[in-house]
Amino acid sequence: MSTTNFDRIVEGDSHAELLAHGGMYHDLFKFQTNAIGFAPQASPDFHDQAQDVRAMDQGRHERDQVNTTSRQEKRVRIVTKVVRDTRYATFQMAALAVPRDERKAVWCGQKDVPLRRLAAIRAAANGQDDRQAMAKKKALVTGILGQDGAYLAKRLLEGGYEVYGAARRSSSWNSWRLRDLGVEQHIKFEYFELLEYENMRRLIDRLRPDEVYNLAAQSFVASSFEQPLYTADADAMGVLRLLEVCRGIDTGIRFYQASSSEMYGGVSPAALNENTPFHPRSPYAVAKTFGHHATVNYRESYGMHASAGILFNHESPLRGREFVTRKITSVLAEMKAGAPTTLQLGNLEAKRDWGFAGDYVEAIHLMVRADKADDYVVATGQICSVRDFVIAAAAALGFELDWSGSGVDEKAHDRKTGKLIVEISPEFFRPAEVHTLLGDASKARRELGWAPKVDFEGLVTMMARADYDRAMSGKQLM
Ligand code: NDP
Ligand code: GDR
Repeated sequence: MSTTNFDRIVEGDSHAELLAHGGMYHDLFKFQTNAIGFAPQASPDFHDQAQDVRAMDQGRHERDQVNTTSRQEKRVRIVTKVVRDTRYATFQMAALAVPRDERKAVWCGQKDVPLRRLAAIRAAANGQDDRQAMAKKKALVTGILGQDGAYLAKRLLEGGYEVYGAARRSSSWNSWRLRDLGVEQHIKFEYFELLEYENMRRLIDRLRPDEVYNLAAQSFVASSFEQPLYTADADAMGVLRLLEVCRGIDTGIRFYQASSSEMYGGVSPAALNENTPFHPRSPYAVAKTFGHHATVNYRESYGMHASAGILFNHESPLRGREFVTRKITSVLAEMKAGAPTTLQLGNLEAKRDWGFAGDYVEAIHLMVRADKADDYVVATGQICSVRDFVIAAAAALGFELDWSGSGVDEKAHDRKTGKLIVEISPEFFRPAEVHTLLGDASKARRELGWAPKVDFEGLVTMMARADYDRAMSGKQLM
């Protein structure tokens, strides 16, 4: 669709042409607004009127027993109104997309609105000023090599962002998730370490990002019992360092903190929301609770647009293999592909509200783009046990489990082959377990318009299939 066609509408045609093209104008208008995902403020009865024009074009008004003259008049009136609304809406869009001194020419139809500029309108519609809307937004994503980093990077790139990926230096570059999503080559990588204040300060001073997403963390709860000091330094002090750097450089930087449902501690079976008190039960959760409060504090003290997403467990084929869901699907897939192994697990009765990471990064982005910063629970509202997950994944891979024994002696064999599939290993129990976590995301639903798209069954099947395909391709599972 060329802008030249669309500009014909801006310029306006003779009534005769309007009569001939009423329907087309409406289609063009719809196309243009859909293409940029932005609904300009046409008059409320715009769509009804356009429908009327269509109906007339199709001769359906013949039955109205209106005489030809009044029908023609009505038609001209409606089409004129449609075009006036369209002109106004187009001008609104153009006004947001072009610099002030060029607007007159656009309004007079002497200048095209380049389509690439229209992408900036979405940002403008979210309340940014013209200068910001014109520029491509810069996002700095810490933890870019992790599961959420990959999905978020994809989403931001699709939204036209310049994405800076902050990753710590390692002897082996580990970007398989970004490769898997086909986005690695579009990311500008920067070395970043949560423990190094000066490293962060220099980086943010140089980049001057519009948005900072702090996803980096020592994220494995079990490891936090082994490395509590490191976990606190990275997951608690790391957040404070980053907030302090942003505050010092530009309090206008929008900040997102990856808070966690672990902060609740699983002491209540009720659905948890933003008002539920925290009761952290691991060094990881203690550190995350500090990071969460620090984020709220910087918002309240310095007026920063700092939001914290209290995300419940979210999984995907890109989840690390140490987490229980991916451990289950990857080991079962390897067994299905013939590997001589068994699935060793800890507490099968732990219950979680498991969602899909691809859905959850959408909530993260909505929080950062919202007019007002706040805290939001992100969850599905559906709870299942580790045992439920094992059964569902096994079924997806064609195993039928026969359970026997109890406690650490519990086992599951495949009914058809008699093969041992699951056994319990005390190694995977935790010093303090979080028994149950169910989220109530009604605030996110209400205020951000967010809702998960993938349910538990969809998630398990997606992960099991992805791991089976990987195992059958002979590649080593990451
Ligand atoms: P991952 O473990 O997949 O990713 C975390 C990333 O942080 C990794 O890329 C890791 O780098 C990086 N990182 C760790 N330590 C440091 C450090 N000292 N300096 C710089 N980078 C570091 O986690 P997820 O993607 O699953 O989660 C993203 C965030 O969301 C985390 O903060 C997590 O705690 C939080 N969260 C996650 C939930 C979930 O269910 N996934 C739920 C609630 C919160 P490297 O690749 O080198 O190890
Ligand atoms: P969690 O995720 O601790 O909830 O933290 P994980 O998948 O590690 O554990 C979930 C539950 O499963 C039980 N479990 C096992 N866990 C693992 N890893 N391995 C096992 O063999 C096993 N057997 C049973 C655990 O005891 C636990 O109850 C995740 C992380 O992504 C955090 O970063 C995030 O903040 C929270 O989710 C919300």
